[in-house]
Formats: sequence, structure tokens, C-alpha cells
Amino acid sequence: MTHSKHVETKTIHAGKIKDAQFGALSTPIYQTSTFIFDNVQQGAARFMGEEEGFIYGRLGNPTVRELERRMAALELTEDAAAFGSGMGAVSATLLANLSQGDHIVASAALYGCTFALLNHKFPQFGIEVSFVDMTDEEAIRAAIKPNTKVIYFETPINPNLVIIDIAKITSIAKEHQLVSIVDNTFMSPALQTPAEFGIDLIIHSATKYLNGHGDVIAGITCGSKEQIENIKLTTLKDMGAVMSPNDAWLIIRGLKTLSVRVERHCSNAQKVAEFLETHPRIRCVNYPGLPSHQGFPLIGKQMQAGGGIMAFEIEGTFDDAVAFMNSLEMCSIAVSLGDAESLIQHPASMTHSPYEEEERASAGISETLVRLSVGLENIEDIICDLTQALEKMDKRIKQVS
Ligand code: 3LM
Repeated sequence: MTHSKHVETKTIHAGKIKDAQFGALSTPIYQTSTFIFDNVQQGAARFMGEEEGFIYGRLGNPTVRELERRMAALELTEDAAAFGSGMGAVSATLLANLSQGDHIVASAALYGCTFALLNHKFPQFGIEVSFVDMTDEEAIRAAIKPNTKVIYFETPINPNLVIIDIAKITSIAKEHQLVSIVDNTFMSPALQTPAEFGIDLIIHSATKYLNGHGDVIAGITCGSKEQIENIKLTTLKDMGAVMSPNDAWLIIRGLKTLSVRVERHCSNAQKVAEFLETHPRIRCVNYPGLPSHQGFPLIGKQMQAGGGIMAFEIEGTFDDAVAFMNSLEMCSIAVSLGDAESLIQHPASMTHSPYEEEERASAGISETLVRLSVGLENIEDIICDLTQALEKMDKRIKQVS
């Protein structure tokens, strides 16, 4: 049973380290900064990698290790590394694979801080980045240079929900010997396992669906034993964005309900998207579960369902979009996603504010685009809240005109 291929079983059992001392069902929290060696020789052997065992919290912790094993099992990779935030995972994973003079091909639309890191910080260290539309194979091929080392993208993309064909990207990456890296935060391994399509490294903001309860900031990278060892021994160890044992414990607990939560997120989001798609005050809805969506044909192939997040454009002005969001009574105006609560935010002024106006336009992020992370509330209550806020916005538009 521990080798079940079913994700519902794996989220609960796979990767668990049995508590040999007391048989605790729940994973013990090893709240310790350091580990005592039996003698000097043992300490030296551990530092040399000649003996298994823990040394110091920044180099590894048993509670964090269990989470890493669980995530590797879920993402179908050999190993995983845990970080203190999603951005800790993004930066450490990229830097472990790059040196001065290298070049990255990255998606033009990305989470705002990832874009800021690539567009603003990396060039200061001599790492060049080309931003391309990852749905355009020719554009990707044209962007690859002799010094390209990495290809980086998200699918679905934050915030416009465009779907990238993972298998197409990995085949280009293999042709050119590039390290392929995908951010799988929006889907989680309950819906999408990119390793099946040949991706080298899979990143998560564990802050989101993996934990699922809005009380942790954390990140994870999954990949081959060799890749993870390289990250752990370089950018994780020496830059130090490690996960705390308490946070690892919360995520392990959150993971156990990942499948059931994601199932409800998806069914609620599907109904919300269908409701919004026919609403006269909504210009368009980007939700992968709608047959009108660009990524819909990949459902059932690359991903199991449309997920819990959508972005939609208000049929109106920026002020109308603001009026709509401010009128919501149950949905919270907050960044982040994948929590029990429905969260709504305005990418242009919030998550994607690191983009300049022109960059936002080419990434498909308009002033009237709103992103909704559909929560686990009763679907009637979510739709009721959206309906009353859209009605208030409609009244306002009629008064102004
Ligand atoms: C957000 N996103 O609201 P942390 N990768 C993806 C993400 O969406 C995020 C990260 C990495 C949001 C956070 S904006 C200030 C709030 C696809 C985070 C980074 O470092 O754990 O926040 O993950 O879209």
C-alpha cells in the first residue's frame, strides 16, 4: 500500500518516516537548531558525507526531511528540497544552475517577484534573460542562444492562467541540453505531475495549495537526486532560505487533505467560471476548465482539471473593477491563493506591480483583470457574493454614464 499510485493515498502515506521511538501517528516536530554528535569523529564523518545523520538545522532537519520525501513521492521525482518561501525555492533553484555569462529563456508572464528577480536582479550578476511567449514554439527556439542554460515557466501562468504544453517545452529543452524548470504552484501534484513529461525541476510555493490554510510561507523544489543534492550543497546551504520544522509540520498536515481540498476547489471554480462567463459585466474569463480556454485541450492529458484559480476582465474601467472588488462581502481582498477562503486581488496593482506598464500589456495583464482564488465555501455563497458585488458595480456604471 505504501507504493500506491493513487494521489489520494500518497498524500497521506507516501514518504512518511515511521516514528521508531514512540510510534507517534503525527510526525514529531524536531524543534532544534543543532544535533549532538557522539564524538568528534562522528561529527567529522557527517561533515564529510561519510555517515548519514543530521548536523545543523540549516543543513537538514528530520521534520523537514519527511516533508521533502513526501513531496518527492507526490511529484514523482527522486528527491526534494524545502525552502523558507516559494521565492527562496525559485532563487536557489535558478542560481544553483546558473553562472555569470549564462542566459535563461523565460516566460513573458510569470509571478511578479519571479519576474522581478529575472528582469531586475539577475542582469546585475551578468545573467541574461529573454522573455518569450511560451505558447509560441518558434519564439522559444529563436530565443535560444549558445549560452542558454535554463528554460523557465509556470503553467498555468500567474495571473493570466495561460497553459503551457509541458511536453513541448521539455522536448525543446532536451534538444538544446537546457535545464527545464516549471513552477507547479497553481496545479499542485494533485492535478499535474510535470516529471511525467520530462521536466528536470519542479518548484512550488508551498504557501499555497500544499499547505492550504493560509498560515505558512514556504517553498519546495523537486527533481533528481543529483539536482537536489547540488541545490542543497550550494544555494540552499550557503544562501540559507531554509524551512522551519514547524512550517514543515503544518505543510505535512495540509498535504493529507490536498486531494479532497483540490477536488472542491476545482468543482467550485468550474461553477464560478461558468457563472462569470455568461455575465454581461464580465468581458472574458480565463479558466482552463472552460471549453473556450486556450488550455482546455490539455485537460485530461497534462492536467486533471482546471484548478481553483481564474482571472477575469471586468466589462468597464479600472475604477469599476475596484468598485466590484470593494463591494465583496465574503471573498477577501488579499494576495496569495489556494486557501480555504476565497481570495480576490488585482494583479496590475498588487502581485504583478513589479511589471512596467508595457511589460504588463505584453504579459496580458490589463487594468481590469481580476484574479480569484476560489475557496472551499459553499458554491451558492460564493456566487451570491459575486452577484451582489457585480450588481453594485452595474448600478455605479449606470449612475456615472
Ligand atoms: C500571489 N504568489 O498572490 P512565496 N510562484 C508562484 C506564486 O504565485 C508565488 C511564488 C512563486 C503570490 C503571493 S504576492 C506578494 C503573494 C506561481 C507567490 C512565491 O515566496 O511563498 O510567496 O511564493 O500570486
